[in-house]
Amino acid sequence: MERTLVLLKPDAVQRGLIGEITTRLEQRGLKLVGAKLVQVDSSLAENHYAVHKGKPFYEGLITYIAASPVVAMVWEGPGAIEVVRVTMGATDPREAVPGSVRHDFGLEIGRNLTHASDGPQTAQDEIQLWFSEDELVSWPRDIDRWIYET
Ligand code: IDP
Ligand code: MG
Repeated sequence: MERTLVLLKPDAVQRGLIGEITTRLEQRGLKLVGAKLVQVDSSLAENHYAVHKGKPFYEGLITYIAASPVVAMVWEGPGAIEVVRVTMGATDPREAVPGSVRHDFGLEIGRNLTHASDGPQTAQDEIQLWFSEDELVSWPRDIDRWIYET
């Protein structure tokens, strides 16, 4: 089953939106297989956002992600990577569609509340960066047969 990394960024945690955003992912039918609160240091921040190094917003992004604790989670489900990105909405909250997390709770691209892996390779790399193998739990959920067709 596909897995993806989700971060509830410092603004989401500071604003008390951990439950709200997590609820949306749970209600979507995704299964939580890893979760922890992390105070990001500069090495983790730079590793995570290495792909953006050199861009004009890079320094601000590193400061933002390390400013206050984040919640790091791994979610599992069919098509989880794309499903989560759609639930989160477009990178710029002003372009995100109503009903998405970034639309419903955000106004600025530099305060867009969440991170979600953008493809299979990224998901694999990011999960490995943020979680050790023994922090991930594969578990049978009693309602699985009412969410998954097979
Ligand atoms: P994503 O989070 O939707 O995948 P990316 O393009 O990967 O978007 O950018 C990573 C993060 O960098 C964004 O979530 C946002 O917080 C920040 N970011 C992207 N573009 C800008 C910008 O133009 N100004 C400020 N911050 C930006
Ligand atoms: Mg991205």
